[in-house]
Amino acid sequence: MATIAATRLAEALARIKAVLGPKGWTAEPAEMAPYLADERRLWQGRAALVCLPASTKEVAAIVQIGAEARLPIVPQGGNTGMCGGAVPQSPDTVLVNLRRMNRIRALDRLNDAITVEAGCVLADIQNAAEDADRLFPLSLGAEGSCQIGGNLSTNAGGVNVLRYGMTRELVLGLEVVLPDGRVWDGLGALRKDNTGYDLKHLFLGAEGTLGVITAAVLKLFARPRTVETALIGIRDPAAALELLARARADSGDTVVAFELVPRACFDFVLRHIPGAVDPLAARHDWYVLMEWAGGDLGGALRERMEASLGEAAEAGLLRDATIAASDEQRNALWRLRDSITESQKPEGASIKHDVAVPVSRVPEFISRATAAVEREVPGVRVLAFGHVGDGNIHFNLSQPAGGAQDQAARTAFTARTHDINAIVHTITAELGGSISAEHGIGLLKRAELPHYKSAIGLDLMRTLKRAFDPHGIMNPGKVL
Ligand code: FAD
Ligand code: 2HG
Ligand code: ZN
Repeated sequence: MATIAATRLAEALARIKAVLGPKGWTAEPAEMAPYLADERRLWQGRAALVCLPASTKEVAAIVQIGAEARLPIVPQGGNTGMCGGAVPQSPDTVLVNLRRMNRIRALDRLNDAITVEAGCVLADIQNAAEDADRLFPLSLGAEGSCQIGGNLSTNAGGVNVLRYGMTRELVLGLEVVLPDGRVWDGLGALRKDNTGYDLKHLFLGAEGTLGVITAAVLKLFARPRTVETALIGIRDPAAALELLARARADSGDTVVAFELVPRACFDFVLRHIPGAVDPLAARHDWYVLMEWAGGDLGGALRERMEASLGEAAEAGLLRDATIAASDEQRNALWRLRDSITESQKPEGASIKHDVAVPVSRVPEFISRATAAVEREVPGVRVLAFGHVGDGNIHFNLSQPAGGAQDQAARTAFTARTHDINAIVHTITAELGGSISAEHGIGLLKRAELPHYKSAIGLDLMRTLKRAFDPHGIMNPGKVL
């Protein structure tokens, strides 16, 4: 049996290599290594072949050959995902990384749409839109390396969801290679189309379990003419919500980003990120990074923001604030926010949660979850930050201070993951929340999903999976 399986694998790999040509694959361990480890180094993957196809036709051929030989196929983008969704898990896996499919196929200015291949890096799409005086609003810390195919497959969130919605809301059409190798051309560019089930939504957020996305038509928007960015020192998360409600009213509903950051995050960033500078003169327990974007050209937005912050200060809602006076200052403020993930790494082992609760319940979530984990692991360092305006908090925990270099301390902390997850996710569920607001399920939360999703919901998901992928070859072991 083993020989038949080995022969089948060797034959399939030889056929795939012949389709791709020498530039389109690698089986060299050193070259494969970056594709096999995940961003957080929580898993070490294994694969038979890393494929780097250059066209939809090549992806379709790989999948068809893989399907015939019943080989696991794992799609991969920039490999910045936080829950192991792109990690190949068995040695016969064919990993399909889309990075060579990075062409912008078309930009239709009057339809406000851009057609891109799945391997386009997010920042390159933002830049292409800007070159046409348009905005593609999806924005997240990993935008310099994540690919749109990964964003679509995780239904990524990021910092502009308040105004523009999740990735799902930015998509007009998709092209997908199905698990049997057929190509579904759903690259429509329509804003209205009620001809039955909206199939594209099944692939958005599916984490590569239903097919390989090879291209997409994305919505573009007018570029805001004025952007104002403020960093605000506040007392607590409850003040943040009051501030958001005021800001929305005072700005004429032009708040595009509203991020909550506890002091502990800035302490990490200032300690580890070269060039980072303390944003305000005094320390504050909590901060908000807020951005308004609008159409007025005469400085009115800034005046309105100054007035709004002044009134909020009089009402006791904020303690100090600075409004960026230049693009350079704005970028420096965003660098502080976007460096939180990187700065957590040198602080040792981490246990991360990506939860959503109704916006109004964020303060209760943070205080209950913080008290509970501090009781469970004395000395644990809580970093509860993120997209508070969406009710999405990254409730990230770093091991107690001083043990980052101590392997035993790291291991002991990591060993608490299961217990800590149960505590945090139980509180999340009690507040009517979700255990994955934006990063997805992948490998990380797969075992937990059945505890938090209804039996009927899971049954429908399994039914869909079987219908699309009866042999279970497409990103096996992820999500379900
Ligand atoms: P990968 O990690 O390569 O893959 C992710 C999943 O998508 C896997 O399951 C993979 O199999 C699947 N996949 C990838 N490409 C395809 C394809 N073409 N077809 C089918 N399936 C595919 N996420 C947020 O939502 N919001 C944030 O604010 C945010 N900030 C981040 C900041 C930092 C510093 C980092 C490191 C990560 C952050 N993330 C954030 C997580 C991550 O960047 C996103 O999940 C991103 O969308 C993943 O894109 P990727 O190309 O790296 O995908
Ligand atoms: C962000 O918003 C990421 O910065 C969080 O989604 C990443 O949990 C993390 O470190
Ligand atoms: Zn996030």
